[in-house]
Amino acid sequence: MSEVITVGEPVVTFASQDADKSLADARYWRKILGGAELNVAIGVKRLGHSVEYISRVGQDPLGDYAIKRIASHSVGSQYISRDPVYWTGHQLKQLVTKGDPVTFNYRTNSAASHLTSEIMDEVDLDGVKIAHMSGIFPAISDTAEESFRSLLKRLVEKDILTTFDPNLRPALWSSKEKMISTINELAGSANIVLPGVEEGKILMGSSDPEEIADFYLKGKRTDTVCVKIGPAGVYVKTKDGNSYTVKGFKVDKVVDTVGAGDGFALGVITALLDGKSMKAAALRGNAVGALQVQTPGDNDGYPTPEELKKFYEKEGVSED
Ligand code: KDG
Repeated sequence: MSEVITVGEPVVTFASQDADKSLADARYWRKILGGAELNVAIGVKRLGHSVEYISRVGQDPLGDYAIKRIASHSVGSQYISRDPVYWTGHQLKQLVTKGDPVTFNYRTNSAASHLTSEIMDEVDLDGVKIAHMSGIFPAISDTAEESFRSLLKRLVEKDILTTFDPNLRPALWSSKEKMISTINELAGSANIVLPGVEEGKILMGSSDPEEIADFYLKGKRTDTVCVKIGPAGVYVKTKDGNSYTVKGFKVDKVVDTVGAGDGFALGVITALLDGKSMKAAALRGNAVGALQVQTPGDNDGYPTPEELKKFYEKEGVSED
């Protein structure tokens, strides 16, 4: 089995090519493939680690496209099934010259939202070193939430190191209350929780990184919390009370912020697989996030090992 495993919905994204136009007014679109957990999988593979992505797409042209793109990234797809009835999830994404782009999802009743839990019992977890879970998949349907929980239960039973990114997507949840209670509960089954500071505000009512970290450190399995504080970097706190901030990198021109948080997650995951310390992992997370915001796609800024090395050299930093 692969070193890393994740489950999610691939999102075929129609990225507007008309800067600062609303989604209604945009006329030209570029088709790309995103989806938070898939972004992580693509970046993990690019940094040289094997990864398996569990999902479901439709028997439609967008499903064919997703399958082809996933194969082109050499991400493992043995647990990607095709749904004969429901379409592949997709979205529209705005092109903005400042701030975060607006997105609109066509994911209700998508193929991935019909991924049932039986498949989770079949997933071979032997040899898996890290599982990456995010708050998006349980948001898309009750069926997906049930599948997510089945996999998480097995990960806990097998004591597989699990990272969890809340990845708040209020538009995908049935209610804000359900989003908050489910995400906060699920986070407790992960060893490493990766909230953003703005997410902390919504999820537990504080934008103080230390308070957010302390809140998630109460989780039964959680021993490390990395609170992403935007361009300032990340605040890390561990169960033994150790805490530090790893500064972010200065970026001259932010092209698109989408995929930066996933970049942070995959930086942490790959660094830990490479036997690095948590501090080095946070540095790599910041580096991958900084590279990603300089490109227009959802995952095309993620580096190869050589590109990461060059970036560190240019910045005059090192993981050691
Ligand atoms: O984290 C980036 C993702 O949000 C993007 O690639 C697609 O909106 C998306 C999603 O919900 O996965």
